[in-house]
Amino acid sequence: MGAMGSADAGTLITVAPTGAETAKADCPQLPTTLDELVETALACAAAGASLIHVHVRDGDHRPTLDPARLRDTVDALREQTDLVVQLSTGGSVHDPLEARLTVLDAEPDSCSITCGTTNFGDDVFLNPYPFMAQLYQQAQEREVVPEFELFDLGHVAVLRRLLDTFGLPYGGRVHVDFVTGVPGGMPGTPAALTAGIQALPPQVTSWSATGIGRTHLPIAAAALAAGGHLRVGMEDNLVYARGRPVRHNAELVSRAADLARLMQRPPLSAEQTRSLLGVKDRRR
Ligand code: KMH
Ligand code: ZN
Repeated sequence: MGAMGSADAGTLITVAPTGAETAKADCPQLPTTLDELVETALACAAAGASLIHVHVRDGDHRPTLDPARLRDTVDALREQTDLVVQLSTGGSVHDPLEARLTVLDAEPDSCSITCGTTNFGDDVFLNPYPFMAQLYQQAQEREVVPEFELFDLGHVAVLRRLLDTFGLPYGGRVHVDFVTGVPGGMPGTPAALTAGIQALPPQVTSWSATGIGRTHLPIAAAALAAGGHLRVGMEDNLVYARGRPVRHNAELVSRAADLARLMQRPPLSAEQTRSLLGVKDRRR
């Protein structure tokens, strides 16, 4: 499986700094403006992140898929950082599928593609197969590298179906991210993560994992132990330690980088991540 499980390799650290679920009013330190996002990206890059998973907010700090905002965000991050820029195509649970299919117009380096509908707390995160198939083919045509998001074990079957039906992504690499601990998805436990890893198809060349909320540390440790990469950030977790809120995304990246170094798999540079994922160089 290519780069899978090579314990001597470094660690791709993804930061997911904002998400679509937390309100700015409840968490003023959440980066929601473009200036805050760029500042966050720079600090997280300095702390060891090499990829940023982006959800954009509007002038009222609410989630949006506004094409101009998406484009401005990609441009600003590309101009001011070296990070691989990944746009979320998941958006918020309230975004219509048609709007989610316009995200790639902003020409990101990478995009998320969630491999199935999942329960999401009281809501449903909708991903019908024809939508996923259309999005995947769009990513191939536009030479955008997908990150396949797996919220549940059954999503591995959809990943296999997409790869077997439409072939490899642009760049020839297959990177997946286990999103564990979502209420209604696979639990954030080492056992669930291990089951997911064991089910991956042979085309997969790298994988990362994140654990929502209090599962973030055990999942990070389990992922490193199993040769995987890490995703951290305030999209997934707002608590640094019991009774101690996250003050800045860079704190979470910094701790992930420390863990990775401790495991003798130090953070990958942005260039190493570009090559790991087969990203097209769109920088001028
Ligand atoms: N906000 C969630 C409903 C993605 O970015 O692609 C979906 C999500 C996944 O965050
Ligand atoms: Zn997301």
